[in-house]
Amino acid sequence: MKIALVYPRWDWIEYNGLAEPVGLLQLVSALRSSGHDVEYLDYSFCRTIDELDGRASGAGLVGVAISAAAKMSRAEIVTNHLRRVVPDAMFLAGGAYPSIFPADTMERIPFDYVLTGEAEESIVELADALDSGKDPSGMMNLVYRRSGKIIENPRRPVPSDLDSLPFPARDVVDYDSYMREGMSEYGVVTTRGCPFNCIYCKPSTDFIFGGNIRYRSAENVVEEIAQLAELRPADSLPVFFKDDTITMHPSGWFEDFRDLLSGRGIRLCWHCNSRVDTVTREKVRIMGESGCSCISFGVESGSQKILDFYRKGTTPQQAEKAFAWCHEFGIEATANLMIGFPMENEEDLMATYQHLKRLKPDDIIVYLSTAIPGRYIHDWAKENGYLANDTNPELLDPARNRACEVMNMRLPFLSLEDVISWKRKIERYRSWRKLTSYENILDWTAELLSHPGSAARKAFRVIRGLGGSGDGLKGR
Ligand code: B12
Ligand code: SF4
Repeated sequence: MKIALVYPRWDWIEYNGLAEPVGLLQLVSALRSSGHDVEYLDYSFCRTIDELDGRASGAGLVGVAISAAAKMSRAEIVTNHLRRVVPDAMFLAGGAYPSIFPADTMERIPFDYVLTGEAEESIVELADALDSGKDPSGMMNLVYRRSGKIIENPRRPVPSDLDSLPFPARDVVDYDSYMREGMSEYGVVTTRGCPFNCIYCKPSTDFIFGGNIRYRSAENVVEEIAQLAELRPADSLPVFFKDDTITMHPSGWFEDFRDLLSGRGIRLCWHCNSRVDTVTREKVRIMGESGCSCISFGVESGSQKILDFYRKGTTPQQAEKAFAWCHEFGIEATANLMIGFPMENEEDLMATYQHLKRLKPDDIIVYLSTAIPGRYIHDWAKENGYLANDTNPELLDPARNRACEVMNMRLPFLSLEDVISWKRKIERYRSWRKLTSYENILDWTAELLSHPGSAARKAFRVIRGLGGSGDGLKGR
């Protein structure tokens, strides 16, 4: 049976940057290696919605990936379109959103099935069943309709051995278009799950990965990177580790990783997200030796009171140490902040601003606190009367809210204008730091000599940033 796997990012602005869907690509590999004929349909670069119709035709099963509520509208348009192209196919949804809200997914878009959680095993089981005409309704992780009712089957345990999972099928990705449109790094995932409990994030990811963390071995990750390096050769391969907290790996893992990469002659330039309480001086040093050029830390706030409300489990002092180690070993350290939590007041925001001056981040990204369904913060905001807008799906994308300076929560101690004004003040500080950093001045002078036009454009962007929000010299 022919299976079409669909990434429905059609006509959509990705405020946080473009990225290939690594999980969906692992499903392409899983189906291929069990002998199925798979067609991968990525709508990211289609000018018209019918561009991929020819490749969809003949499919018996169409699987659509949906990551977030903000993306449901795209999934709906693409799924309804494909229903007309392949009217006899069965339609399946999976990914983060259907794993958290399977019934809502099926009510909003008429899918025949949802598969919840990690799906390398279950999608093959479903395809095999449909292929051989068997009724799949007994399958674990399956959500289906029976007599108009939505039935959710129990979930299977998540796979314990991540090394046994197939690598993402990167050969089907139109990387040239991704790079042309602004993607700068290849995505790799070395762990699944996160053991922490931040209220603006959990429990959503537990519905996909369970509440614990599982690790791939350094050997397995390097093997995947070696294949990527063969497909996309580069002097120094740019990689973004999409793990929730890659620094949960012990220092020894990074040592092995560094040595295995150098043994195979692979040079990486990588960046990752992390928590300030999961790094040590030693770990940061070894990460740098393996090609880590930047760590984005979830600093969130300089106020311990707000960190406690967020159930972050970190302290401003831990952040100071983590940033100092990065500065010591020449790794760029980005501070991700989240301001505009309902319990926040002027004093907390001032504490955050002062904290930044001690951290001296190489970059700062200021998000506005967002209550996304499926996360503790959403229930909390609803129960306490702080949810201002629960109907506009566009307000569920924190990256968009940051860019458009809008929020979906009501604030008792601050106005939206106050929060925006602090956001811009912090962004001016960011621009000023970039403008005055020694490395940036050197880079910019070299560029002024070789490419005066682009150096002038960068200077303009930074100067504009000093007057409000904007990009800096090295903004990513
Ligand atoms: C990288 C990332 C991004 C990247 C790019 C997405 C991409 N193409 O990779 C960017 C930065 C653009 C992004 C944007 C957003 N993201 Co994001 N993102 C992630 C992140 C960190 C990693 C994704 C990943 O690769 N995971 C690893 C792979 C192995 O898992 P997976 O993709 O879920 O795939 C498995 C299963 O879900 C399933 N599956 C996947 N697809 C399909 C399809 C079918 C048919 C089936 C059956 C199964 C299936 O099988 C896969 C293999 O087991 C996750 C958090 C996380 N740890 O997953 C958040 C996450 C997915 N993002 C989230 C959100 C909310 C957003 C944003 C709204 C804003 C934001 N950043 O907060 C926007 C939304 C726009 C959008 N793209 O949908 C939430 C979604 C949860 C939710 N619905 O509440 C997550 C879970 C983060 C969180 N902690 O809550 N994101
Ligand atoms: S925000 Fe990060 S550390 Fe906190 S629960 Fe989510 S993934 Fe884990």
